[in-house]
Amino acid sequence: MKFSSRINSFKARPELFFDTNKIDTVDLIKRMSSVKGLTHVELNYPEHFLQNDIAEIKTAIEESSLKVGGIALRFQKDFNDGEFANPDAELREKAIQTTLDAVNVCRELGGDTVTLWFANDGFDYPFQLDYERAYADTVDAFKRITSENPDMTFSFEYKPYEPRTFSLIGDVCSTLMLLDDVGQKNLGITLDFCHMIMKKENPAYSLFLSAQRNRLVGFHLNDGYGHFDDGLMLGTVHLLQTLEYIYYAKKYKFDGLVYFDTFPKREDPVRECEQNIKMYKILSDYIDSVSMNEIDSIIKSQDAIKIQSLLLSLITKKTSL
Ligand SMILES: [Mn+2]
Repeated sequence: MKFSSRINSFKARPELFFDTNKIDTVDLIKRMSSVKGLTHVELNYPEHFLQNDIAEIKTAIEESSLKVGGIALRFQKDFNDGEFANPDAELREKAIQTTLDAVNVCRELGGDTVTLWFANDGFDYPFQLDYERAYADTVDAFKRITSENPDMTFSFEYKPYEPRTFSLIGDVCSTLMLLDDVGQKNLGITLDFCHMIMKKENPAYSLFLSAQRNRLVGFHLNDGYGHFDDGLMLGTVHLLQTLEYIYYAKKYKFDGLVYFDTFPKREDPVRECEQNIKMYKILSDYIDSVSMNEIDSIIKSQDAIKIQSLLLSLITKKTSL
């Protein structure tokens, strides 16, 4: 299994690890590499390259036990009105150029995936966005970056809202529609558990839809109550849905990066991350102990009582139903 986590989480509770308040990306990588079971790091571009240059970051990663999974774009404040769907052609071009720069950084660090989440491509008011223009510009931008970089995998992470009231592409089906319209094999989907819960999607069903179209690239796992992107620890709110999600990940033989997109603030982020890895492994092992076939027969029975027995057996640590 490949496990990664959010670098910025490791800024939490600095007094538990650091002697100084001046913490840069290299320091955060050092702290991350102390997490038992963590295998990969993903960096935000340009955010994590502002205090340290690529050479320093490369050295820090080589000296750690971690490998680079990929780079995630974080567009800066110029992009208030949108990234790939910005109405200003110059800013749209700047967003594309920033993405192309991120591709080069990703390649240099040995990563293979560039993940895009657009904070500002969306709208807050009726009549605020020309949907037709915004969608067409987004398709064109993706066609360009994917066709110019066939060796790189790109992944679109959808989120229904926040910070915009509506995202332009905010659910699993409009993401799959976008991917179809772009028409490139090297563009896939990153499923964020909390984002799916916010959209009232059932995460395992969104996983199925993405796998069905052969577009599954990455997982962002976490939990939340559904109003905001809470970034809570895996399985703490939606345990049975998390179990179902991991079952389908196994069924479709997902071998990408499992990235814990959680936001520890009061917790020790090292222990919090270890707990997420533990939760994933325990749920995954539990599925194996019951067996994929047995769970498949429960699904086929469509019997809610049998499904509840599955949950009961998990919480009572029995593996026979
Ligand atoms: Mn995420």
